[in-house]
Amino acid sequence: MRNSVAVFTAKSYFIIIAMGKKNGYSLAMLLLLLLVKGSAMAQAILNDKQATPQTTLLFHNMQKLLKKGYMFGHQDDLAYGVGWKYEAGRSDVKDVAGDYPGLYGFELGRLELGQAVNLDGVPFDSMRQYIKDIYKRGGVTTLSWHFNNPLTGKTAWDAPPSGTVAAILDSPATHQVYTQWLDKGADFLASLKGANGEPIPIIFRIFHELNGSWFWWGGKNCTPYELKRLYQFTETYLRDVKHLHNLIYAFNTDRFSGQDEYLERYPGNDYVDIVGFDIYQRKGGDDGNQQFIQELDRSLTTLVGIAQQNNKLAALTEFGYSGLPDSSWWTNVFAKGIGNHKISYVMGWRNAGIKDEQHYEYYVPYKGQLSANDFVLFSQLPQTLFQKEVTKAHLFR
Ligand code: BMA
Repeated sequence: MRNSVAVFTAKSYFIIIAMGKKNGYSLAMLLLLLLVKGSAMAQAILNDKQATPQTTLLFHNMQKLLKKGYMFGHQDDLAYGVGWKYEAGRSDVKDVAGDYPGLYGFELGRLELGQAVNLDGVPFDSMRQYIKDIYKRGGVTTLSWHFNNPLTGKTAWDAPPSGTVAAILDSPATHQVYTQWLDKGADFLASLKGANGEPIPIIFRIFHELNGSWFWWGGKNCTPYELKRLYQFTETYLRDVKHLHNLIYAFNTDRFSGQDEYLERYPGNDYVDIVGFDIYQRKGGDDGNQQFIQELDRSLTTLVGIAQQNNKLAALTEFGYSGLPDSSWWTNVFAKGIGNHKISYVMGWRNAGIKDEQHYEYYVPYKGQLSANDFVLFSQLPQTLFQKEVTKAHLFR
């Protein structure tokens, strides 16, 4: 891992020298202060040196935004919510909190097959339009990709013991299927353009939850070395062969036990811009809440430490508490777990809806939901950034 580069401004240098003179500090003490000051201000660095201006600006402005707080994000926010689908301008987050999220997630699964709608029924043409609208109002988009298994042709969750990742790397037939799929993804990514034809910056969350064993690219289904090679190949292909320079790469595990597990599959500093992880609360009641707060706090301490040591940004790339059965979960549990950790964003998973009492899937409240009033309070906390505040921050200029 590359060592952290201490960056400090001339202004802070003079302030520290002046402080030293005033307080009679020794030279050694001054040097120590400079070092501490320098590492606290370590600059996150975007890897793609040919990144488009808007992409580079977004990344740097996201770092500045850390002083204000974290963007609130929601998957498929504009496409559907609990009890509605494809109503122009609607959003469960806005229905409840009076403002859109600052960050929006969408999913590319089935794009690789050339289908017109993704695996959750969202038409890719609508997705493209949402992403353009979001960009126009100054919001940020992140994309995930539950792509099918290129060895078996089955879903992302089909993880045969025979080693899909090894086949992509070493078997010409599977490699070809995979690169053809990347070509389809690249066409879509290249079609995301702003009003002046400029590519819209995207936070690309490829191979998410890669320490779990539920996807063909994760956990026991390949070796850490294979996954690193696949990550490196994919990014190099999209950047150097497909010439995509609007992507910010988010390396994304599921919940993790500590730094060693987090970094086991890390493809290297040259391939990662944002470090993140996904986490869901599964246990209810006071015990469940306390455990979740502690786990969030512990994991974020590790994550932000890794980010700072390696000049990356940190984010909670996906979270949720299915059905939100606790009326004060947002301010009493979630906001407490996040605390003052310097992360760029948090993204709640999708509000797929309610089928019946036993079958539902939603992670942010809809109007009238038990935790809705508390979500309003959460949205009013100074550190939570929704669309209006994110727009004001002018992230693309
Ligand atoms: C899962 C669930 C599924 C969905 C999939 C891909 O976590 O939300 O319903 O199909 O993600 O978005």
